[in-house]
Amino acid sequence: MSPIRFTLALVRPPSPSVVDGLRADAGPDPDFATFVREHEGYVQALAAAGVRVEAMAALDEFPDGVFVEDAALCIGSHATVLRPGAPSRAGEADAIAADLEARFATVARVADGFVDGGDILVTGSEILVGLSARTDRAGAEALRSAVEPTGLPVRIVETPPDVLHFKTDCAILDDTTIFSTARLAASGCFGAYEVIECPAGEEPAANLIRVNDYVLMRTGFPATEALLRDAGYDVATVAADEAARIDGGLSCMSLRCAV
Ligand code: CIR
Repeated sequence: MSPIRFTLALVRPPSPSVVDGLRADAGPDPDFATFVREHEGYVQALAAAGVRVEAMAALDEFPDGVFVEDAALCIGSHATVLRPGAPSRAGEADAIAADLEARFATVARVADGFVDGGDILVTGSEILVGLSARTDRAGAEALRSAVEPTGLPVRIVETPPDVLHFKTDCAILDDTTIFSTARLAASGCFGAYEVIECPAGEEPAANLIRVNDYVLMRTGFPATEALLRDAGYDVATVAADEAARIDGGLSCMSLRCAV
């Protein structure tokens, strides 16, 4: 199963309540109209990368609902409903279950603990789960059972302190190559993978996504863009400044699927 080839992306448009989204600092609210515009640009970039984009219903009762990646994990024809670790986001799991059941051959549920999709990196050979303030060991162990049908082993690792999610700091570039911040790579969790390090000072660019032949990354990080282009990747840039105000990046705004 390729971790970079997809046919479908599920998204959830932001609802007006997105201005109340969780954030680690006391920064300003995102601007709703700009968020909507940037989300549309994100959807266009996904479509240009060759996936069919399907929009699920916006959820006004969940300000962070636009970050669909945290509620589910999709691998091949198997989907898993996760257990988001922030209390205000727990209900996003039930909200996505029917959308998954309509599209996937099998849908499992994480039965214990907490695990956010932002803490899960699927590579060509395994599923890395980073323990974080949102993902605990019980959740990671429960995920191990839930993803058994995929045949991919789960390996539990650590997310650096004060980093929201494991994938805040890394992304898959191809089956065996990972893009990572220096602080995460220094933990040694990537073992035999080839690692391309995110340029210092551009850490927010680390949450990029590889979708088919393209690497989608946030606009405004010229050293990262040049590094990836020089390494031979086709890069498309996407504005996501409003999502970033509430600690979101590119990976969290879609569920990339191969069904
Ligand atoms: C949260 O704190 O849950 C949201 N404001 C941001 C979630 C970002 N999700 C992700 O990186 N996977």
